[in-house]
Amino acid sequence: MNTEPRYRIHAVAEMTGVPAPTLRAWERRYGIPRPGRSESSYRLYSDADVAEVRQLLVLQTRGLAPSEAARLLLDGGSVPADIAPTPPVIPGVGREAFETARARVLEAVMAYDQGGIEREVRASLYLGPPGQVYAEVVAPVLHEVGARWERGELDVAGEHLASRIVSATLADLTSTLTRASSGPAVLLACVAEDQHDLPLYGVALAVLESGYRPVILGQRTPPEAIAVAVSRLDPHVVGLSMTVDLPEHIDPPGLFRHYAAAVAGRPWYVGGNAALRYADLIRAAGGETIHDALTLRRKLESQHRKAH
Ligand code: B12
Repeated sequence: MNTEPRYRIHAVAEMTGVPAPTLRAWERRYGIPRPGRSESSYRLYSDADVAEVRQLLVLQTRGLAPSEAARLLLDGGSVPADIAPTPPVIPGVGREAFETARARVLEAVMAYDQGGIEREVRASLYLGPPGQVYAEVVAPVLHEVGARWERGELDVAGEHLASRIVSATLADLTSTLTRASSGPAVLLACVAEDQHDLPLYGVALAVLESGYRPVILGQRTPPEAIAVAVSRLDPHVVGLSMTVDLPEHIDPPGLFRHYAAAVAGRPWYVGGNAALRYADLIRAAGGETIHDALTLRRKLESQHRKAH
């Protein structure tokens, strides 16, 4: 991340939505952000400072006080798991707010407006717990992007631009929240040659809300990679995602047997739109198909309760 000081305070206020007096107050009280000074002694912020302000905001949506969030960022450490569960829903946020957020992200997508897509996705994240915002805003937008692409209303460039920026924004959010979680690990990955890793972020946000810590391996993860990650990270549960059917050169029963061996006795779930088509094979290999992130969250929460 670029640490060269280059933005004046009003530009940072515009980029992050945090008013300039609040930025100055956070600096004074909590030591974050840490701007440099221009020759004429104006505050100058780097990209890294802007990222820190955004992280501070995200941690606050998780229920941390600004002082706790700042300490976490300054220490680079983690906070106790009991701070991590579901943050309060911002009072007064209703259906219309989600609808407006969806419309604004889509408008930016249709205009190929990179900055606009990122800004609107980030803005939507303050409407409630990230898992809920993902289900109410991000997932429907991605489905609509796919539908418009199918109808010829959006070309491949627009679809790729949208998925790349949404993916980068969610990766940033998820890694910030993951740093604040010290719960047991849940390993998440896409099956075999599947490149659709966007659903993993929705699942990761739901995992975080249940007090667990997601570890995302990402696209195209073969059983051998899962086996290594399982032995190194000792996850509580493994979640696999399948959006498209397996290519012909892969033998489905053999593949699921290999995943079963890779998880070494841990519970494993396969979700995503293609998973149901392989439900029998997954079950025969000892796994379970799962429809949505909320169901996984409920299962994890009930295991958490049993463990305590
Ligand atoms: C974005 C996208 C891409 C991006 C992916 C970028 C990325 N980093 O993820 C790129 C451009 C790479 C891509 C590539 C392809 N894509 Co595509 N893609 C999409 C698109 C537009 C959105 C997918 C998405 O993110 N949906 C949003 C997520 C959030 O929703 P979801 O999948 O329902 O996931 C939720 C649940 O299923 C569940 N879930 C999912 N996994 C798991 C796992 C667990 C453990 C749990 C608990 C829950 C869970 O929770 C999620 C969150 O709520 C869809 C259109 C659509 N209608 O979905 C097409 C779509 C999925 N793609 C499709 C196709 C055909 C392809 C390609 C083959 C195209 C090509 N010819 O190259 C390639 C395949 C490459 C490969 N081998 O994987 C088809 C699939 C058709 C089919 N029936 O198989 C679709 C439906 C488009 C279409 N209508 O034709 N794609």
